[in-house]
Amino acid sequence: MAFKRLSRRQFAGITAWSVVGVSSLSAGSSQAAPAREDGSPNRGPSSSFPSGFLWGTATSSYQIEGAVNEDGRGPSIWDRFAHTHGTISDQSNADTATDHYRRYKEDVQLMKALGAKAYRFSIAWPRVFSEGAGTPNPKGLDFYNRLLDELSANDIEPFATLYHWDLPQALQDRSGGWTSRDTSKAFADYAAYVAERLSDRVKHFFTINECSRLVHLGHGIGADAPGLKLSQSELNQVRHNVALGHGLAVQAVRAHGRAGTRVGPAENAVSCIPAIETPANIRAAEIATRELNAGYLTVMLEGKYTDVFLAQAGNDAPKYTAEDLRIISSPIDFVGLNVYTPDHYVVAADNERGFTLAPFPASFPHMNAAWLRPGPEAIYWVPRHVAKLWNVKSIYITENGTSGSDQPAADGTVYDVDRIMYLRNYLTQLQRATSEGVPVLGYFLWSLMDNFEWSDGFEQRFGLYRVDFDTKRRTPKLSASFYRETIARNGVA
Ligand code: PNW
Repeated sequence: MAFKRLSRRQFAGITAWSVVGVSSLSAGSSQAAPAREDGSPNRGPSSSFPSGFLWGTATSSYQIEGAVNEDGRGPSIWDRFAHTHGTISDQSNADTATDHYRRYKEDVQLMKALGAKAYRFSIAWPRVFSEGAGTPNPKGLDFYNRLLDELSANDIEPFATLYHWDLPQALQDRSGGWTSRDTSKAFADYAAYVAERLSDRVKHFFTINECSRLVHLGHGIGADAPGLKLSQSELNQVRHNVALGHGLAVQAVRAHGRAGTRVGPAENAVSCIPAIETPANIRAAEIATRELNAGYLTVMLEGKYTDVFLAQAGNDAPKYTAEDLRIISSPIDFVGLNVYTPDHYVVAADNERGFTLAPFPASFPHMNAAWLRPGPEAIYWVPRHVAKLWNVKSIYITENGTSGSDQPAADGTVYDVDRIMYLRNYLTQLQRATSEGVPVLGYFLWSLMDNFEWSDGFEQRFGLYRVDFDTKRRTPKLSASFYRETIARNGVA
């Protein structure tokens, strides 16, 4: 097929893949080891990840699939939002996106060419229930059956996200979407249906991608679908309903999935980094992590809102029952963490909270996206805090990556050395975490290919593969070579 021609030529042109096996150097020597026979530097035992560490890539349905009117799919809040004037910076929408709906076989080959053994994708709720609830649409689910069979034929393990923001528009219209607990319940019914039918092949489900972003950007500042700007009390209720939806979905997957099906959230926890790694600052960063994630990971893992959270919310606190909290904190099998950037550098302080959040100096650098400040240590501290605070035993990095300007050079190649710099530093910090026993089991790079970056339209490219959005042609960037090398040696290349 076309990709095979392309991959050999392109990959070989980009870099000579040095065939380096998984390094299994014997531990115990503290001396620097000599360079290896193939000339690559030998970083010694500390540069590799635990054996069995899972390497993958991640995408989401609305960002890549296109085919929004195909096979009975109903409209989602993102279709409506993107088609509303002034919402998307380049006035685009994801009606065709990367055309993954038709090109999924080619895309599985892109993963295979990287040597990736896992793939995190999301299921479009409006494909499965065009009206959000009621009569299912088997043709919609069939797409995921085809995708799963293709992944399985290529020895790639599927990790499915049940909700990556494409709420059926019918639920928004009928009951106000996440402002109503009817949506939390509809989400559980959809989760049950999917788990029943796909858990023969999907062993890992993520409930909701990034509760915090869908709450704040979607319902607080209106920058994401459904574009609402709610009051503080309404926003707190949305946050609670979303957490409740997570808990109900955990229970639904347990009740309807095959034995051994695993389930957990995929959250972009507010990341709190000790500004200087002293014991006092580390402790302060832990306290900040617990407080600043009170409505999300903290309530999911502790089954209660923190006192500080409730005191701050005052009369605007969400309305809930003790049963809600029990559901929200249903036991999970792992925590998925999307880690892009340090949200806060933390300094211990002798104040009521016990910490100060350092303001970011104007001179702090950022990647192509203005929000994406590189702080590789975030991917060390976030899983470490989560493991320590809540005794979590299994963690996946469900997203990490960066956008770049990604202009092809004269020879046609995208030499995205900024992305490689970013990834190398983050993966070095992730390896620091695993080498210290932080239980991170796998890593999903965002993203397999350029895609529709929400309100940034097609202006922010996050892919290892460049997508020409006119022809939909996929071309590996230099970072695809970097990632393939890293996977092959199970260590940072
Ligand atoms: C994630 N931040 O969003 C989403 O899960 C993806 O769908 C998205 O494409 C990707 O990251 C890249 O943006 C985030 O401001 C967006 O910290 C913004 C932030 C974090 C995550």
